[in-house]
Amino acid sequence: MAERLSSEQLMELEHHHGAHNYHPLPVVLERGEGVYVWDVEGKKYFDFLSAYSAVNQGHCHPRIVGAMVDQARKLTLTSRAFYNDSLGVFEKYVTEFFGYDKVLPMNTGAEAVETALKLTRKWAYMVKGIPQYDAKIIVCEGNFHGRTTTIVSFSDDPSAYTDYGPFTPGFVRIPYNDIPALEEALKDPNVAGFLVEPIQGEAGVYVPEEGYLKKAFDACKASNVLFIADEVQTGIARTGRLLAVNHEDIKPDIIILGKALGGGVFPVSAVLANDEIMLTIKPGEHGSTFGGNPIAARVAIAALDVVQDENLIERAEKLGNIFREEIRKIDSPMIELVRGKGLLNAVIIKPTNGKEAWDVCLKMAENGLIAKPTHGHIIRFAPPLVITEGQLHEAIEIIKKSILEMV
Ligand code: IF1
Repeated sequence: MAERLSSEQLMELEHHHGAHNYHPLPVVLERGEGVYVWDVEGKKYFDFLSAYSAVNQGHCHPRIVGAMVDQARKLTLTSRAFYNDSLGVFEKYVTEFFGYDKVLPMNTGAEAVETALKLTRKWAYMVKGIPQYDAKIIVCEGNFHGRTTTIVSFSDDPSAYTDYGPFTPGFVRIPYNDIPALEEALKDPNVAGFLVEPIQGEAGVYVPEEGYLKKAFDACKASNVLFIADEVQTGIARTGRLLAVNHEDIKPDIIILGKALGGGVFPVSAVLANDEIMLTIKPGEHGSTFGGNPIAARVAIAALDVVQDENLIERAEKLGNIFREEIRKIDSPMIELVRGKGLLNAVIIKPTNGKEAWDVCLKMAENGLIAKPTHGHIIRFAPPLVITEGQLHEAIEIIKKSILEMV
């Protein structure tokens, strides 16, 4: 029997042999099931991060793991040099599920974002007629779309872009949730697209004002500019709708999916668009070794089946309202603001008596719930959408107890 290593030993292994590109909470996880995870000492936690909304269907969902294992025993990877018996089935299922002509399958969210950027530029030159290489794409301050050098080129977060230059040109950054700024930027005839998160996740679950997405969409359509929704984090039922854009009456030209499309077990991402945009990319002009592989195809079908069969959209909407209502009742000077939609929420922590968000997260971990601060003073709370109302109330008690123990 291999020697069992303790949390301390495992953290030391990572510190010694792994790059130091993260600063995790000192919790070493060994097992996950539904809303729960266990550390190597057997301590049980509510998972209130869900791998940043990649585990919407709950840890190790039997149907999704089953789909992965069954396919893995048959055929794992063909590359796109040949057809396989799963990709077309997935493509039909996902395009009908979301209502678009076509899908381009990739693996990570960043690859899907890059794919959307390349499609937008192709469309600019081949369809809109923007002079070659003058195409511009509008993005928002506070954005997070991944970590490739092109994506961080349009980030305004120094920790994301510092020392990664020279940067990819062709991006215009405007304030989020600001229609006049968008209208001003759209006056440039060389603008091809507007890339936006319907709710800014990493920025701290920044929910724009009601109607912002619709006004932005209409402004883009009036200027023949593509509206590109990055739903990698907000999509797949997380905010109480299938897509966060469904909170308003719009149909983006391009939808970017990732994370929970793979049901928390396999990297699956995808870009959805209609033919006028999608067919600008011809054979051999874009792709990826694992993009659209048979396991990803079968896993994604199971992941979306679970969203439907377990009513995760309605559950996220209902339980999210309960969550925000209950957390707002906590009588503590540390709670400055609670905001979010569905089960994507954040609490803005007011540092008090030298205690801040990180300390709250350490205390919650001690009490059996894991979450992590984003941008210092904001704690994101995003449990798997399979959480029951009873479990939610138990978790809220832990959050309340932890915060009240802080001061
Ligand atoms: C990490 C943040 C969240 C995303 C949106 C694209 C991507 C992401 C809206 C890229 C990824 C992840 C990355 C992950 C932590 C997490 C994250 F803290 F980094 F910013 F969720 F807010 N669009 N977000 O949120 O998808 O390539 O990662 O599959 O880098 O540690 P990816």
